[in-house]
Amino acid sequence: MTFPTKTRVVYIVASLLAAIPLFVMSCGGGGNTNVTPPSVTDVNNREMAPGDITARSANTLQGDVDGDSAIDGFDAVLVLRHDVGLSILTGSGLANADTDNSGDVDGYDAVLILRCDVGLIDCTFEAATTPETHDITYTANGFSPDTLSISDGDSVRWTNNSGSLLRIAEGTHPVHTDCIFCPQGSGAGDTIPISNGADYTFLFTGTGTANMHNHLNPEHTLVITVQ
Ligand SMILES: [Ca+2]
Ligand SMILES: [Ca+2]
Repeated sequence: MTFPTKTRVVYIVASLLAAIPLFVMSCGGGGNTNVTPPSVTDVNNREMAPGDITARSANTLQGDVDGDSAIDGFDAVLVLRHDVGLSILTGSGLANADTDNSGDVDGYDAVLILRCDVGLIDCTFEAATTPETHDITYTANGFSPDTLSISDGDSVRWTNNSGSLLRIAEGTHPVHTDCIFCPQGSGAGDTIPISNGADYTFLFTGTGTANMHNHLNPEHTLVITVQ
């Protein structure tokens, strides 16, 4: 663990003090909205405020807001300043600041960065993942692929190229009442019909293993694991 240098500590304290007036105003304690926040420089004497802070590099390390390849208190300060409007994060700096992948940048992201900096939590913040759509083709030979591993929030799109009707079912044939995800649409025990040449997409939420089959040909099985 690397402790902040004296310069960095001075900067952090100065920045936090500079943020106080906006916190006060946001709580209704001040009526003057024309307060100009003081300008400060970072540890490399770069002008920080007021104005935009564009990431200084294409760094994609989650939590490293200023792109210096380190996650420390200075990154937390940048997040706090962004949160109260003292300066604005953009580009990869903004993307890296959302350490909890909540979709916005706020004080909680700064808390995570500080906890990482002092060693309270692992500093490996996961980048936001984009939900995927996985394709499964059904033919006279069955599902392809017939085993699939996906993430919570992903979708599966079945395309029926078998030349006949497909009825997707999850759970024990023929009742299907023990389905976990129940992609049948109208409830446990049902099946979803897909005509030849048509497709059907279902969004999987939660985790578990879906044991599926074609209700009209239960020997054609499909296992989807959602993690
Ligand atoms: Ca940094
Ligand atoms: Ca966040």
